Parts: sequence; structure tokens; C-alpha cells
Amino acid sequence: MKSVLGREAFLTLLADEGVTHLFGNPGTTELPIMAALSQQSSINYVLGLQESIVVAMADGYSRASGQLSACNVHVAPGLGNAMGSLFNAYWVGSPIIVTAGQQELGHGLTEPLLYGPMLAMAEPVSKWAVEVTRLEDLPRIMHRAATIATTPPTGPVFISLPGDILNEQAVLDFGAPTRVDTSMRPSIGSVNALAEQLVNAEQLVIIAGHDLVQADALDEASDLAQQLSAPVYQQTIVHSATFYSEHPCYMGGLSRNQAKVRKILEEFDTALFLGADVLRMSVHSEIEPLPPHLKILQITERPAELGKNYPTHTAIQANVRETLEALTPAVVAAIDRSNSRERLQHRLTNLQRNNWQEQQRKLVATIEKNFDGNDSLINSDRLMLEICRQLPEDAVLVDEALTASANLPGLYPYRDAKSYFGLASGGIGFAMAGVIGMQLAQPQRPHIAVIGDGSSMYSIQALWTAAHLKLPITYIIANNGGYQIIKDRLRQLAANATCIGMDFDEPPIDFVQLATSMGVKSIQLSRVSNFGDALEIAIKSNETWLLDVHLQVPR
Ligand SMILES: Cc1ncc(C[n+]2csc(CCOP(=O)(O)OP(=O)(O)O)c2C)c(N)n1
Ligand SMILES: [Mg+2]
Repeated sequence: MKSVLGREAFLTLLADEGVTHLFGNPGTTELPIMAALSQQSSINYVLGLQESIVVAMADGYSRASGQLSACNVHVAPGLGNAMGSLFNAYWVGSPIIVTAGQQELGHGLTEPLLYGPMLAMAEPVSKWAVEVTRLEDLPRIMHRAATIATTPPTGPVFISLPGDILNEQAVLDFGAPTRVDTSMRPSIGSVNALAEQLVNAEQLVIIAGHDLVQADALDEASDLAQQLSAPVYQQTIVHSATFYSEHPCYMGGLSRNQAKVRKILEEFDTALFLGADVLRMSVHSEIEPLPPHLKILQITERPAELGKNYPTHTAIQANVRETLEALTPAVVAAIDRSNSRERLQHRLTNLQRNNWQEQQRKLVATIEKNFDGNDSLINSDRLMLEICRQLPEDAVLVDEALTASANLPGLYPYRDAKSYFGLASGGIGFAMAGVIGMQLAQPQRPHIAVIGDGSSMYSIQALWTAAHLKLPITYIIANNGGYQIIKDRLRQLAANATCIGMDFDEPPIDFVQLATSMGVKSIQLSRVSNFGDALEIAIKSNETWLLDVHLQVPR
């Protein structure tokens, strides 16, 4: 064992935990880390020009790779800037080690510039928040942080790094990483009982959720649905590709509208929530989305989601993929035992009349019908259709376009678990930076991010990082000149209200100039044909592009 500086140990420990990129924004309290970075070659530093961007990049990296990521923000005000992004990462369960430099131990007591209670700030949005108070503890803290972050329910952890700890030298035992094996199956008894419930249900529905993406279990979920000929809906909050859209059993999203959800679920007697939250909603409604007669069966690795809001008949804490591997054969056996195959297959014929593919066909026809030629001005549905038509097979689509992408889940087929990422927590401003982390995690895949003009402006300076790293990302700004969704909701609340503070018109925002100023190629478009051509050029260029698409907005 040799003597090392704390700052060098910090980077070595990150590398030992499998971290390859450190997303960051430096200040004086991070200088020790910046000094150490220049002495090593295993960790790439990715500069973000504001801390919310730094954390969103790490979040994007973890969401796309499923792996631990790391980021480093500046002391209290920097962590403050990062809170919105940390909220998003916590909500979606991204395993991130978030660190910040802190003033030297004891110096904080005198309340110098920038000092603040970082642990108290980070705690509500972290699985664990800790300050290193002895260099000897650094290896244990780093390894424990990584273990906590990566163990389901996964999520970010926060470590405060005082300057004197980073600059101190000591002989350290570096320890080693631990990854907890949580690939747990329920007991055979539970699996068989669940299989019976599923086969004997008169009217069964499956709700596909986020755990399926995290566990990469889309094949397994498809097999189960196929065997049961059960309709599958996507969970209420759409933020990832939870099921194969073109599967004959797939019916589309449940939506976040209580009345619609209630109407869909009303006709079933049993619902299997497969790695899904049970009806997490957005805005309040007097309507209860869950029909009282519906029997809930739920499988998730996130214990706090089990039986959280509703009595749950069967609540299983287990890995969805492992459970499905045991459950589907048990279901097949139960079907054979009860001679139910014919009854179940009959369901499939009914489903196919109105499944996702059929709905998509109708939606495309409606959009086409309202379309008067390639030279026409583009509206949001046409924009989404063009994007779907042009996307290369292996593309990743990142979506934060709010009203403009309302019909996107009905048009864009999810074909693998890492092909689509949407707004998760409701906190906007993720996508501009998130797509950078995603691109770094899946570098062989072209990335296209469609983002509302309003949402993009929360983190527009992420463009600089994309340009700096020369990333093949095509940003598409769905530009409707303001906060359309807020306008729509205000009109629902008070029909005659004037929309104050929701338009970007005096002056309008010039996205082409913004992009150009940060080294990103850009063009403004408003016609369908021009958009199609520009998108093709942008995707093929292998460079960062921003297409500023001015949309026709219905008044
Ligand atoms: C961090 C954060 N700040 C504010 C909001 C409130 N909000 C939700 S949607 C929205 C407007 C989004 O505008 P844009 O991206 O242009 O989409 P559009 O509604 O125009 O389709 C705002 C301000 C939010 N959800 N999150
Ligand atoms: Mg807008």
C-alpha cells in the first residue's frame, strides 16, 4: 500500500466502481479534483455549463446504460442549481454518485462565502447523503455509496468532499466494489398462485411499467402477454419504452387522465401491474382512476410502491425479469390444466381489432387526411409523423415536447428498452442535457431529441457541451412560441383568462442564433418538405444539429 492524496484516491475509487465519465462544473472547492484529473487517464471529464446540466447528463447516462454514473457540482449554490435535475434523477431511480466540494472541515463554521448545509439540501432527493470527515473513510464511503445507488430501488447518492480531505495524503486500503445480487424470484408457491390468478381471471389486463426497462425484460413480458392473450397498456406516466408497441397484445398508453383510465380499467376484473406504479397521476381530479372492483396483482423491485395507494391482492417484491422467467411456464401449465387455451386465444382476435398497430394506422390516416401537400406549414402531429418516418432503425428518441408530442406514443413504435426516453418526474429541462449522457452511454446509436421551446430554455447551454464533444445529436425544437400546455390548462381553469407570462414573443427567441453561438449547426423551418430534408441531412451528418421548427398552433 502506498501513500496517496485524497483527490487521487477519489478518482481511483470512481474508476474502480466502473465510472468512465465525470460530469462536472468546477469552482474553487473542486480544484483538488481538477488537479487530480490532469494526472490520470481513466476518467473523462465532461463539462456542463450549469449544475442542473451536469446532473441531467449523469441522469441521462444512467438511464440509457443502466449503470452507475458520477457527477461533481460546485458547493452549496451549485448543488442548489442542481436540485431540479437531482429531483428528476431521484424520481426515475438513476444510480448516480453526486459529489460536491465543500470548504475545509472547521472552516465552514465561520460561514465563508459559498458555505451551506449541503447534506440537508441533498437529503430529500438522495438515497444517502454523507460528508467525508477522515480521508481513511473515503474508500468505505465511496464503495457504500455505489452499492446503495445501484441496489433497487436505485437512485442518486450525495457525498460532500471537504477540501482538506482531498488535499491530505494517507496510506489507504482501497477496498473493493460490492454489487448486490437482487435477481430474486418469488417462491414457487407464490409463482403458482399468481399463475392461477392470471389464468382464472375473467377479464385480465396487464400494465407494463418502468421496471421492465430497467431489467431489460421486454421479451419476457411479451411472452407472458402472448400466453395469456391479455391486453397490455403502458403505465400512466410515459417515460420509457416499457413494451413492444407492435406486439399484438399492446393497446397503447393508459394516459394520465383519471376519467380515461377509469373507463379503460372498468371492463376488467384483474390487473397485473408488471413493474409499474399503480396509477401515479399528474393533475388532481375528483374522479378515482381505479374501479373499486379491480383486483390488483403487482410485481416490483421497489418496495415502497407495493400497495402504496390501494389495497393490493397480491404484492410481490422481486425482480420482474426473474419472476417472468418462472411465471410464464407456470402460466402455461395452468392454462393446460384448465383447458383454457381456446378461451384465451379468442381474446386475442378481439384485441387485434383495436390494438396499438390498428390505432396507429388510423392516427396516421387522420394526420394524412388533414395534410395538404408537402409544401404546407408544419403542425405538431405532422412533425411527429415525419420524425417517426425518418428515424433510423437503431435511433434513440428523447422526448420533452409536451403538447407537440402528445400523439408521439401513438405513432412511434418502441422496439427495444433503450430506444425511447421521455420526461419522467414532470420537472422540465432534462432533455437538452440528458440526451448528451444518453449518447455517451450508447455511442453507436444516433440520438434525436424533440424538445419544446419552453423546456429547452431551462438548459439551452447544454448545446455547447454537445458541440464541444462533437456528438451526433439532432435537437428538434418544437417551437410554438411559448408554454402551450400552461395556456391550455389556464383556459380549462378559466375560459376567459388572458395568458400572462406564457408567450415568448417580444422579442421572439432566436434558436438558430443561440445554437450557432455555441457551435451547433442550425436551421429554422416551418414547412413539411424542408423539415424532412433537413432532418435527413442532420442525422446523416454525424454532427450536432438544431432544427428550429416553427409550428402551426391551433388557436
Ligand atoms: C422545472 C419546471 N418548471 C416549470 C414547470 C411548469 N411547466 C410545465 S410544462 C411548461 C411549459 C413547457 O413549454 P414547452 O416546452 O414549450 O412545451 P409546450 O407546452 O409549448 O408544448 C412549464 C413552464 C415544470 N413542469 N418544471
Ligand atoms: Mg412551447
